[in-house]
Amino acid sequence: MLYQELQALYDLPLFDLLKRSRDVHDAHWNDNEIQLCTLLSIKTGGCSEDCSYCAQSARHSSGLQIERLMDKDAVMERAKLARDSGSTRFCMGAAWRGVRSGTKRFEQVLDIVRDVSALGMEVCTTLGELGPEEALQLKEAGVTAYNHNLDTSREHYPNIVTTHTYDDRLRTIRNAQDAGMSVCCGGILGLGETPEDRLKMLEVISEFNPQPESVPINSLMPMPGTPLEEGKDPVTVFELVRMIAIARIAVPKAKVRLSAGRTQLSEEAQAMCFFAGANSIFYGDKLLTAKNPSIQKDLDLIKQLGLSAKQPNPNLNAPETSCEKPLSPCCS
Ligand code: SAM
Ligand code: DTB
Ligand code: SF4
Repeated sequence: MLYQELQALYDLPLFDLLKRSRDVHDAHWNDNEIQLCTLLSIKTGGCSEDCSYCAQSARHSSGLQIERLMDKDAVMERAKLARDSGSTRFCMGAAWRGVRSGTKRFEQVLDIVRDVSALGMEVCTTLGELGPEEALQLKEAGVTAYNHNLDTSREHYPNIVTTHTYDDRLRTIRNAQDAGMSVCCGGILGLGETPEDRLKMLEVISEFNPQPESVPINSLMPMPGTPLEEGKDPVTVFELVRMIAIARIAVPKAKVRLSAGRTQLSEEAQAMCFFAGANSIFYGDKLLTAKNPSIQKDLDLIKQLGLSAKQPNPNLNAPETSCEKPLSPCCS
């Protein structure tokens, strides 16, 4: 979707925007379902990158306990618990710059993915940078979606991260798509960006070919010891709702995931986000390192709103690439 179109949506009175996003939502998602996704940090902290929001960067003093790659049995135990608590998607995150084919740790991850994918949940991984070969190997092992966020606009990105570039991010996304994985790509609100930056990020994301399968919208959780520990201007609920509504319209077939930061949101605010078009959440009391609402709280909220938890879909296929639209900059 073009920047001007996104800007026009952004400029609408909130209720007019909500009416538009709700119509788009109903046209594509006639089910009142919320997807429940469980996150697990399979390798925590000690990351070489300098993302200024992240507690896992070795360049900040967050005091986070570094943990080596978990062994397969421990991951399987957590994955089974996730499935038994109603999650239909299991997302494994690792604090790495990226992975390389042929290394012991990547072989270990592939081995974990093979077993987790037999449990009947969608399997998402977020391991940092991927080349074409690594992407193919993950796809073959059973990964259904690869999470790699753009986080903000191209212009604001260097203010947030200096150890890799926006183009590096786009290249990994291209590699994941070329390998046949669905892509999960979104961002963080509250990094000191302008509304223009947020819309520019959504412009890039909505122009992916194919569009991402899911779009996580995180609100900054200020982590002690990081450059953003004091937070920037906090994002208001209405700004968050606006971005969710615009994401729903710009990427109509994607799951729009109300992601990090829900502990700071009231139930009423979350309800508004669901009305605006969010239809997925991270579920379980921990994200990667930060807190998330409890399972019981989320189940109660879903029930109170007359929504229901999405049922398993182990046969998720990546959307077909059609090259009618202009390719994202990383395709050239
Ligand atoms: N290392 C991989 C990478 O950078 O893609 C995967 C893990 S990284 C923690 C995944 C995403 O979590 C980031 O892109 C960012 O959107 C989100 N995230 C990390 N720390 C956050 C924080 N303090 N508040 C909100 N979102 C955060
Ligand atoms: C995403 O967009 N948000 C998740 C997931 N993808 C990997 C991670 C949120 C991390 C929040 C901070 C933490 O737990 O350290
Ligand atoms: Fe490392 Fe990912 Fe955190 Fe950046 S966001 S420091 S790449 S774990």
